Amino acid sequence: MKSQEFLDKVLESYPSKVMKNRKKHIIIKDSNEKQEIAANTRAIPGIITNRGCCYAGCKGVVVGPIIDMVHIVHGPVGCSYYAWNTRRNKGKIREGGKNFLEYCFTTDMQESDIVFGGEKKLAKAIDEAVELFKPNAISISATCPVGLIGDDINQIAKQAQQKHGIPVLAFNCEGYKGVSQSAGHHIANNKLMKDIVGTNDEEVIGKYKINLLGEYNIGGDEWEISRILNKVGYKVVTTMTGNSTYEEIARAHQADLNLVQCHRSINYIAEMIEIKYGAPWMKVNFIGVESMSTTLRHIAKYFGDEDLMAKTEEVIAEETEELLQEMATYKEKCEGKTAVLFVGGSRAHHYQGLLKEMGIETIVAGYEFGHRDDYEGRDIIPDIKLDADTRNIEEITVEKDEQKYNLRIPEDRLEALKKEIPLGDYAGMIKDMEDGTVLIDDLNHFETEMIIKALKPAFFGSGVKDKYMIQKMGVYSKQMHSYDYSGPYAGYRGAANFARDVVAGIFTPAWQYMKAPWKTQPILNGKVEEGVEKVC
Ligand code: CFN
Repeated sequence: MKSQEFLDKVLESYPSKVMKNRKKHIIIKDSNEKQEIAANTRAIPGIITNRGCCYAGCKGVVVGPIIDMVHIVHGPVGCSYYAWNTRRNKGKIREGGKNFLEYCFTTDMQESDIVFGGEKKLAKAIDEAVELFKPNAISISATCPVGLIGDDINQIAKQAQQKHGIPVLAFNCEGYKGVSQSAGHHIANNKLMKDIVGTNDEEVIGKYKINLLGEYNIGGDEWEISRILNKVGYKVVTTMTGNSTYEEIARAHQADLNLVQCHRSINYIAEMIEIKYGAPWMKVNFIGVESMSTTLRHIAKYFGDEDLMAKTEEVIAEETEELLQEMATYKEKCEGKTAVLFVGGSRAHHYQGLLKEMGIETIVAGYEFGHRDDYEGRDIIPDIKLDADTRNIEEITVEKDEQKYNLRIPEDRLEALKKEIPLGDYAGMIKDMEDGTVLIDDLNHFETEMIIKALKPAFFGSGVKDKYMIQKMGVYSKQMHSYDYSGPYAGYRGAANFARDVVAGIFTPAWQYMKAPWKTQPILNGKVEEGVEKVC
């Protein structure tokens, strides 16, 4: 079915008001036009959206992966429990260090706390956490009721910090703020930047110092990426925030360059570090063989050292020699197949290249909570301080004035580099998709069903809530948030892992049992004896 036909059918099914709204969130790629798509707006009540909340974006996504902090959720137990260990942001303890990733800390607010206030309970929870775990720092994340009853978590944090002598950071990330988890990313970014980054000047030793921003070590991705970067000769100052520690993040300002993997969740920090400390940022993609190699070449070009460039080529050759043969075998099996990719933010974009390397074309893609710049590119980003998500939030004050905006490399070299590599630049998903393919923002369950029935993709890179309904319709679906407990999928070894898993998923004999056997053949053998009453 042609894209337009299928979309007309979807839109026709809606009441007119809903149709008018959803129409703005859907486009068919046409490279002859400059296309716009509505995004980062409120989901229609009643539509089954895949989105999460502000708390999920702040605690679950950005703050939670810091390994040596105790992350206390101030709220009812469910908010904490259902976010416990589900994202698979892995972490390894440093020598003599601490790692609390496997714990789940909450104040477990009860009805009486909602009525009489939960501040005392929170203060007590912090005391207990310090006594039992001696963490290097503590985070407090507010859930919806905390904002509604007005507990002053900032004051409690301040008092606890004085009492215990460790940083205690309060995040006002009540779930209802903004329209999705995206607001939580921004809130988390602001505080990490304001309270942690730049607070440790103990020198990081290394010639080429980089930060990995927007990499959360899901399924071990960061370990594979760092393995390769270390092999080339880079010093990773910190990852933000996968497998990171408080002190590593505190030294982030010392890096020469920030690599931005997930643009959506951490672009604010990338911008703020550039403005405040003068280290530029570069958009990278560690997913897929070609993207990984291109990224390595871009980083080497930024530093401009001949030896580094030679070493980069050496590592690429070494890593890809056998891998390309392996990928070719997967491609042989998958060539001509189609995919739908619908993930929260950048993954719906990042994985398209890897799928292409397997011979699979992405025919429909979209984000749960991406902003327009994630689709259309960076030139539409407004000043960071004007972001609608953070209207009520204390904003970091960094000005783009002469004194503070002190780039570490000469302006003319920077301008020359910008022409060759994506420094401070982000192309957006529309540009990378083929004409005639479809982009759908904030896809819902009804549209998912329609896509499957009309387009019958071989692979659906899905979200948390839709994975099994897709699979029940007979289409292989991989949950792209947790990788279905597999991974790593980033870097070179990750590409092979992903391809192997996808091929196994598409070709598993289980699909032949999708139709109940009694619908195609009799399951009872034998005859009904004469005189015996038929009961069914
Ligand atoms: S790891 Fe990232 S890559 S951080 Fe973000 S936008 Fe989520 S948790 Mo789920 S998988 Fe997803 Fe992205 Fe960035 Fe993950 S596509 S929805 S908030 N995301």
